[in-house]
Amino acid sequence: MPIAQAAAPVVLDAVELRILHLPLVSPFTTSFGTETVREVIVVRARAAGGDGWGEIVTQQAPLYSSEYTHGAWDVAQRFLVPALLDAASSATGGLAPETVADVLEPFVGHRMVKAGLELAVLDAALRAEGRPLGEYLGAVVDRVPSGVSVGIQRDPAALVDTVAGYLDQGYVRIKIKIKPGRDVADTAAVRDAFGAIPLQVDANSAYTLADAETLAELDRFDLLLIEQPLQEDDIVDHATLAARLRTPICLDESIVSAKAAADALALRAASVINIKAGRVGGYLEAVRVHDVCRAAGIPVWCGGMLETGIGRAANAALAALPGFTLPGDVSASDRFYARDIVREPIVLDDGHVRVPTAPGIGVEIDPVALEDATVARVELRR
Ligand code: SMG
Ligand code: MG
Repeated sequence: MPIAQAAAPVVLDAVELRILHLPLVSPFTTSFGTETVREVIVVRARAAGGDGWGEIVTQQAPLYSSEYTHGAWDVAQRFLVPALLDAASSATGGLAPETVADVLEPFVGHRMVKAGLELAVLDAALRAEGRPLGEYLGAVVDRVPSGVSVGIQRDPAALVDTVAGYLDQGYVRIKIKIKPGRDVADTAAVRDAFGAIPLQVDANSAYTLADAETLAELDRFDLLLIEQPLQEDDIVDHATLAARLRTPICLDESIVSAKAAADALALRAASVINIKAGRVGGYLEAVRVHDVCRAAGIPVWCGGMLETGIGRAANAALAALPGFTLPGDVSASDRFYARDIVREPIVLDDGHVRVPTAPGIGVEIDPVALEDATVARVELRR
C-alpha cells in the first residue's frame, strides 16, 4: 500500500552530519572482508518543529557496494544537503518528506546518503505530528521476528559455537555468511548441530555461474534461501542459476529500487527479496519495493547494515509491513554494540523486536554516547 497519509512539510534550519566509530562486540567477517569498528554517518535535521535523526549506512570501504563513508561525507556536503536546505527553506514553505527523493533525484546514485537524509526529514516531520514511523509506513504488527546474521568464523566448529549462543538468546532464524571454500562444510556443520532450524546463507556476490555445481550442493540442506550468490549486475546469470537450484535465490545487492525489483522478478532472477532502505534510497522506496513484491506474491524480509539504534528502530517499523513474511536481520543492539547511541537499545523479547510506538523513529538519542562515538562533525546551513 502506498503511504496512506502524507506528512506535513518541514522547514530546515540546518543539517548536522557526524561520522561515528562504534567498536563491534566481535569482528564481523563476510566474503569481502572483516570489520571490527563500524564507521557510520548520523544525520540530524534541525527543523523549526524539532530535530529529526537519520543514519547513512555506508561502510568504511566500498566492498558491499560502491558507496563508502568518506564518499558519502563528501557528496552529502557538496551536493545533497545544499539541495535539501534550498528546497526546505521557509521561503519555499518547507519540504514534505515524500518529496525529498524528488529533490535529490538529479544526483545519480548515492542511495544510502539519500536514504539517511530522507529518514532525518521524515523523523522530524513525524515527531512534530506525534506520529510513529511504523503507523506512517503501514505496519500491521507490534513486534517482528528477529533473525541474526553470523559472520564467517575461524572454522565450522567455531561457527557452531557462535550459532549456539545466538539460538540460546532466542533468535528465530540464523543466517550464515559463506564464500568459496567456506560454504558446504560450514552449512553442513550448522545443519548437523541444530537440526531443522530456519537457516539461510549469504554469499555477498562471491560466486560466478562457474560455481553452480558447488551451490547446488547446498540444496540438500533445505535452506530458506541463498542470498546474492553472484555479482550485483548479474541479473541474467542469477536467473540461469535459479533454474538450476532447488534453494530459492534471494537478491540483496542487486535490488537498488522498486524498478530493479520488478525487473528481477520479471526475469525470474529471484523468488525472495531482501529489502534495505539504505540500498534502495530510502524507507519510502523500500515500501514501494515491498508493494511490488507483495503484488507479485514474492516474500520479502528486512535486511540490516549493522545499524545503530536509529536505523535499527526504523527497520523494525519497516519489517512490520504485511509483505515481510520472513524474519529479518533485525537483531538486538547488543548483537553488534556494547553501547548503542540511543537511550532505548533494541532488545530481544522472546525472539522478537518491538516496533517502536513513540513519535517518529520512536527512540531518543543518548547525547553522551553520540558525542563519545563522534570522530567528525559538520553543520550545514543555507
Ligand atoms: O545488520 O544484522 C545486520 C547485518 C546483516 O549480514 C548483514 N548485512 O549483505 O546482508 C548483507 C550484510 C551487509 C553488511 S555486511 C558488512
Ligand atoms: Mg546480504
